[in-house]
Amino acid sequence: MTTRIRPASPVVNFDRSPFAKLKALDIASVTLTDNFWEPRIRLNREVTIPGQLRQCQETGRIENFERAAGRSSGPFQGIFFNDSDVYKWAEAAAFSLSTHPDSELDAKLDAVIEVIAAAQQSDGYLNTYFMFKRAGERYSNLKDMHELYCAGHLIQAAVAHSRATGKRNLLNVACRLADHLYDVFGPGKRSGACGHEEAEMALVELYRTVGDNRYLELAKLMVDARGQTPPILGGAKYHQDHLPFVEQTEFIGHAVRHLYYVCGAADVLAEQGAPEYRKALETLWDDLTRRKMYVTGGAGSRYEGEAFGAAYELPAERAYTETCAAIASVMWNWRMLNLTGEARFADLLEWTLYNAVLPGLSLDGSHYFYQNPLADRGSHRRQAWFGCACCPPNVARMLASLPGYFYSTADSTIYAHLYATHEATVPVEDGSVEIRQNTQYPWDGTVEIQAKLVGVNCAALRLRVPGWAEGAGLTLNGKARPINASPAGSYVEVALTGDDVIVLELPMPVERIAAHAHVTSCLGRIALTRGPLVYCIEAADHTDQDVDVLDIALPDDAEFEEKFVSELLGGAVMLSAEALAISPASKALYSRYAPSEPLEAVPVTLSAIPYFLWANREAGPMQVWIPTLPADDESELDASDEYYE
Ligand code: FUB
Ligand code: ZN
Repeated sequence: MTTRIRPASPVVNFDRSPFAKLKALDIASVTLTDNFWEPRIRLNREVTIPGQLRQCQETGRIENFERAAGRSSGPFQGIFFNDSDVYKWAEAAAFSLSTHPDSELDAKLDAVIEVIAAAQQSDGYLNTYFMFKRAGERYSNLKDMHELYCAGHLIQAAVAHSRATGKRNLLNVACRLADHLYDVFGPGKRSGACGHEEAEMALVELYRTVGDNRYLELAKLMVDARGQTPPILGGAKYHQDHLPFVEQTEFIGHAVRHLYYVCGAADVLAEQGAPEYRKALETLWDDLTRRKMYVTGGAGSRYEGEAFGAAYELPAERAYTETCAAIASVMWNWRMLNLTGEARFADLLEWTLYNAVLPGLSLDGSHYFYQNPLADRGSHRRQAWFGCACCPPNVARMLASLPGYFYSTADSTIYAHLYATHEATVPVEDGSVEIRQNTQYPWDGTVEIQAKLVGVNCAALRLRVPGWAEGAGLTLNGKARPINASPAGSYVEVALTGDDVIVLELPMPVERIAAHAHVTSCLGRIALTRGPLVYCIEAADHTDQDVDVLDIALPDDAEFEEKFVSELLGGAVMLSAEALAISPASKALYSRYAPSEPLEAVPVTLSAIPYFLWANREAGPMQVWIPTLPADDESELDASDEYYE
């Protein structure tokens, strides 16, 4: 028997965070009934989460715990941080239970928790790699060996599990482990942090869950442990150990590490209000969004070290852009959003979710991308699993917790961040607001919202107008409601009076996006976007034309047809335009530059699909960044369809 605690289940609990402007809504308060997210979350529940448990069983990840518990002999299996995959799976399963109670999954999760608990050592230590002959190596290599990273994932799983089920069986393990960490790394003890950040945000959330101040204290010590003289983690930029956090101005080194680091710092800021943390976080956000982020929101361009590149080093085809880094960015922006109430963080969260997290999972729910290139020649395919399987369970936990990202509140003001057909009950003061959204978002920008006050006389609803939605409009109870001149990138407030119907119109024209001139792989190219989605062109949509999609160029004056195609990859808006397939006359790898030499040009119909849907059909080239053709020059095409520069 396990004891039960509070039923609240936000993704991150800012309820009592003194420096957070907003509080996050419980995951279970939003019931999605839409055609976009609901089927994906169902697939996650029915296929992805069960499949990942099987993978964890078949690859020895669960057996490592059996072994540590003395129930199985044989060697440790897999990579030294494989425990973290089991914990992330457990977190995903727990989030799923918070929206969809399921006795079978609950029992499976309890069985996994039982063996995790059995593997915990009498002093609270828990890591299945550092057992038996390696027991003496505990904490001997904080820089590389991920013990605290694994601990962080265990703690996050425990928090999610306790919130979802009210049970304490995993939370007790997490608290014993955190107590042990406090004994080893707490004030006046060894200065320590993990070479891979993660424990910081986990410890803050544990503090929020059980109210033990020591966990917050330890998290802050860990955030501040980097950049010391002498360094405790080797001092390398790879580990973000080159400077103290408050002096960091640039995303650098391993991308997931740095993005988890800012999550931890944002969590400490929400509790303690350190202004120097806020400044560093703002500066880093500017660095990411102005210099280091892909058009998809993906981050971390280098294969070498899975790292951030230099400013503007964002190669399309060799984009590393790890799925975990995108998830970490969503997690960070969620924290920044609730800290500040500023729409720019919700904008980036949503953009990254659709365009950098979602591509990580196949439409069948059981294949994953680790790297997410923005151009490919047909070889990059999703895999059923990886030896280093950080990304799959990360996608699962993100999808399972997604309903929790729709709303936040501040007193009697409700912030609506995301749009999809759903019903929600949002508590405000002593009552609540019953909200129904009805929309075809992200395919269409009309969002109808019914809001009914229950037990309160007034409340305000702030609707996010995404930065891309220039010219947005709003009606309240059938009457046009003037909204500020340029609402895009802000929240528009509506005072609720009782039983209101609001219609938000978010224009979604097709946009051509250009990159900064120093992003060399994007020179002379544009990316297509529509609403919150980045598009790409893929061979599978051009098989009836004798064309390599890498040759397709888009005239500047081409007009788009936008059509929802229900048979396309589960239903999607496809963009079509008349374009040209252009290839240089010379087929040599290198030849003398000849600006006036004719280029072969063949008219083609370009068909673009949302980038997150690519690689779900037969393999073939794909690209996001499409070469452009000046409109005027196009008229110079001669009768033989040749295009002259
Ligand atoms: O090291 C743990 C995880 O595995 C990282 O976050 C990923 O980048 C991969 O290296
Ligand atoms: Zn990963």
